[in-house]
Amino acid sequence: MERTFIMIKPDGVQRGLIGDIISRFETKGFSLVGMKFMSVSRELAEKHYGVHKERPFFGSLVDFITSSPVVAMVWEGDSVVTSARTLIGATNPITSAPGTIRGDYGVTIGRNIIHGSDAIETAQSEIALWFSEEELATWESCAKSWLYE
Ligand code: IDP
Ligand code: MG
Repeated sequence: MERTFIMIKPDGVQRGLIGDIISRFETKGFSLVGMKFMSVSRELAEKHYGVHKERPFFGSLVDFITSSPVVAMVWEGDSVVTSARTLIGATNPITSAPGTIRGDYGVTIGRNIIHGSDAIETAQSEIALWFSEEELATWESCAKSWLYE
């Protein structure tokens, strides 16, 4: 079973999309293994987006992520890293497909509602950055045998 890191960004929280977003992951068939509602420190935001530190939008991205609370989550399931990116949609919401989270709710790249890890290794390092081992619950959904053959 794979795990991925998902974060509802400040715009998703402010716009009242928490319930809808969680529901999409739940109804798809993934299992929640960790979740916290939190303010993000500059240090954490800079580490999380460290790969983009030379990009012109880095400062405004860190300002945005630290501007208002986020929902940090870990979801589990078969191929969840790739599948979550599909549910989320392309980075720029103006071209994200309808039916995806960004395609349904966003209009601009700097306010694209949600983050999802882009690869298995990234997911592992992002989960370790945002969560301690004790904050993650190992459990098995009663629907598992109806989701997987
Ligand atoms: P991703 O979130 O789809 O993985 P990345 O390219 O990793 O996209 O960029 C990280 C985040 O940085 C994006 O989700 C978006 O919020 C922001 N971002 C990316 N490119 C731009 C840009 O050109 N202008 C403003 N913000 C950007
Ligand atoms: Mg990315």
